[in-house]
Amino acid sequence: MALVERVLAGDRRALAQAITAIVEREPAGRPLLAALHPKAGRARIVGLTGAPGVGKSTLTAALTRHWRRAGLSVAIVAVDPTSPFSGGALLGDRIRMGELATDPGVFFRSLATRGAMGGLAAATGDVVTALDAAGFDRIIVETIGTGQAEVDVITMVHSCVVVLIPGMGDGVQAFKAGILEIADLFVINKADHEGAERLHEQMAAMLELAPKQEGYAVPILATVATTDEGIDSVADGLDAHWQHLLRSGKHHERDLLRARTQLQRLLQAQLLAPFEQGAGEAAFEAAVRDVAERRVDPHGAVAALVARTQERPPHEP
Ligand SMILES: Nc1nc2c(ncn2[C@@H]2O[C@H](COP(=O)(O)OP(=O)(O)OP(=O)(O)O)[C@@H](O)[C@H]2O)c(=O)[nH]1
Ligand SMILES: [Mg+2]
Repeated sequence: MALVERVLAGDRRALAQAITAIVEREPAGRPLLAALHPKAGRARIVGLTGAPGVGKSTLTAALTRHWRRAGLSVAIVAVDPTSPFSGGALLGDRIRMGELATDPGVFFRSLATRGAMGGLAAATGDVVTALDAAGFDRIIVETIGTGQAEVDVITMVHSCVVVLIPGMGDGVQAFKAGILEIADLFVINKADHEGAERLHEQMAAMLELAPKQEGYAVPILATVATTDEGIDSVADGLDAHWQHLLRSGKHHERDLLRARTQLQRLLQAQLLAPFEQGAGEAAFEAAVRDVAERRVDPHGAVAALVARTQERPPHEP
C-alpha cells in the first residue's frame, strides 16, 4: 500500500515516516502533504504555551489521559523553538508520557529547530495537517513561550491555553506582548504553590481591562497537573470554547487565519530561498553592505535582487 493510504488507515509507522519526510523537506514530502491536506480538518487542535518549566508537558499528559478515558485518540506535537538539538528536554517529555508512550491511541512527536528546514512554524503546521488527516480526535501543540513562537501558536490551533504559575513575576508574565490577546483559556498550574490565589486575582483584574471576545469570557482555571487536579475543568473549558467557536462562526475565521499564515510563511520562505546560498547569498550580502554604506537605497536593492531571480532559473546557484 502507498504511504498515504497507510497514513490514512492509521498506520503509526507510516505516519512517523511521513512526518519525517515532511519535516525534513524530502522530495516525497510535498506529494504526501498534497494528498493529506484534503483529508484533514476534522481534529480539534489545542495549543499549550507558557514559560519553560511551568508544567506544559505534565498538563499535556494529564489532558491526554483525560481524553483517552473518553475514548478519544490524541496526538501531541512538542515544539521547542529554543533548542537547536533534540536534547534532554524532549527526552524528559518522553519520560513524563509514562504509560501513554505505549498507548496505541496516542502519538507523540517532538520538533526542534534542527531538522525543520523552512521554518519551525511551517513544519509544525504541516505535521498538524498529517496528524489531522491520520484521524486523531485531538491534537495538542505544546510550545515553549519565547515571544513570537507563542503568538505563532494561535494561528495553528482552535483553542490556545496559556499556562502560568505563581511566583514568576506573576501577572507580569501575561502582560508580555500579545499574550492576553492569544489566550482562550488561562491555566494557573502549580496551584499547590503559594501565591496561586493572588495570581488568579491579578489575572482576573487584567482580563477585566482587556478587550473582550464577543460572546465568550476567557476563563482562569487552576490546576495541579502532577495530581490531575483541575484537569477536568480544563477539558470542560476547551469544550466550551469549541462550542463558542462553532456558535459564533469563529471556527471558520480560525481556519482562514491558519491558511493565511501558512501561505504568507511559505511565500516568504520561497522568495528568500534564492538568497540563502551560493551566488544568491553573495548578491544578497553585497546588497546589505551597499544599503548600509548608503550606495543603494533598500527599495532599489530589492528591485535589483528580484530582477536577478527573474533572470535565472531559481535552482541555479
Ligand atoms: N508542584 C507542582 N509541580 C508541577 C506541577 N506541574 C508540573 N510540575 C513539575 O514541574 C516540572 C516541570 O514540568 P514540565 O511538565 O516538564 O514543564 P514544561 O512546561 O513542559 O517544561 P518545558 O517543556 O521544559 O518548558 C516537573 O518537575 C513537574 O513534575 C504542579 O501542578 N505542581
Ligand atoms: Mg515540556
